[in-house]
Amino acid sequence: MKSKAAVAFKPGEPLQIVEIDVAEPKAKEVLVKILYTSVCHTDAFTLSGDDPEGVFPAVLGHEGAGVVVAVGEGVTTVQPGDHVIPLYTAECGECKFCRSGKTNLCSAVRETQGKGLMPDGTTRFSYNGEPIYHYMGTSTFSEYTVVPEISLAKIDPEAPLDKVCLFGCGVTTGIGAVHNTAKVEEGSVTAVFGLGAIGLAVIQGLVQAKAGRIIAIDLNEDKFELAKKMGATDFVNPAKFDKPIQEVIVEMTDGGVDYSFECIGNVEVMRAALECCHKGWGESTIIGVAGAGKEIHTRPFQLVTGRVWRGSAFGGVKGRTELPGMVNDYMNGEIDLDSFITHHLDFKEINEAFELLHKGESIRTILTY
Ligand code: NAD
Ligand code: AHE
Ligand code: ZN
Repeated sequence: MKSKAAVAFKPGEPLQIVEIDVAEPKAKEVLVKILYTSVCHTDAFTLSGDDPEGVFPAVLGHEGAGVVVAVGEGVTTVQPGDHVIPLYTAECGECKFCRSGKTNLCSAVRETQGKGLMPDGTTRFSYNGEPIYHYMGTSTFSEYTVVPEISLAKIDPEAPLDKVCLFGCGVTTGIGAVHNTAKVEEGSVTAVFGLGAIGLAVIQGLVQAKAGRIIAIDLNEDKFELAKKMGATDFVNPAKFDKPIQEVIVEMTDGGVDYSFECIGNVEVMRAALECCHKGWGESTIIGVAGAGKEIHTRPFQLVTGRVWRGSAFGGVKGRTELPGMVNDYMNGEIDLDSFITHHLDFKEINEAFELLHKGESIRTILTY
């Protein structure tokens, strides 16, 4: 079938809206009509050419929601008409990772996913007869996309897809990192570096966890208003200080924070986020994604003296089993999604959504097909 899509033909170039060909779903695959998608910084990161796994030409996009159109042979858990959120972290329930009970990092389709391919090693997308690669197992920048069955969370059909598409990445990641990765306790002193959708979702998770203090840090002070609305208690612009920001935070907190979160993807900030943690117990969670060749550094003494470095992917959330419940929490008013939505655009204006993100003017833009 034909599908409207925004194709990343080359790194560093704007996406091109073209009509691509989408093949039928094969065994254990599902054809989904995406109704809404938003743009996460990771899409911009991969488009920039910095992603070691970035392959081109590709259909990017991993924060979307839609309806099942057709299922391949052997699909048993979804059927046409079901409302779904595509998952870049699949959940097969059977692999070593899923059975461990220790991680959400399912391995079933991860290897081919990282090469832009479906599990059988081929693509379902093509343009002028040439293959187009998939992305993160989701490719929500095509109106019709094909994904593995295990990469779909089936959700309440009453849920508004133009809102809950945000559970495809940013909001789930931030909230999940607080509860599943850091396991923040009531009264904790915390710091959040970067106040995009991920950092704001971390703040929301910290409010749920009843953190005592939430220090919001960003170079762009326009971000402070929303961070305050979401529940941050202190606001710091590192550019306003002539000493390392970790020293500033340590002084503000009588020795450092209990938990910090890096939500930017900057390895220097990752260091600061670790080093602003309290001696003996402070824990820092890396969420931001850094480019090819980047490495983190600190003095090992920082860890010897009790600070802990962690990382979080998709907030440690197991998408198929846990995302439907998070959607219900939104429906019950327990999770705020609306505050993240700063812009609405037609899908054809997707490059403008990237620009708004780059300029720091948007948190999330909802694109309608
Ligand atoms: P965003 O661009 O909306 O937000 C980033 C924020 O960081 C901006 O407000 C920007 O002003 C601020 N910032 C940039 N440099 C800074 C600095 N040196 N000091 C302080 N603030 C600075 O991005 P986003 O969509 O919220 O994504 C944030 C990061 O999280 C990205 O790296 C993205 O790839 C990553 N991410 C990771 C996961 C995961 O599962 N681990 C999931 C989603 C996104
Ligand atoms: N492909 C990159 C890494 C990208 C990355 O870290 N992705 C995060 C999700 S970002 C969503 O916005 C993630 O979940 N990683 C775990 C995984 O299995 O991909 C690289 O460096 O190669
Ligand atoms: Zn993302």
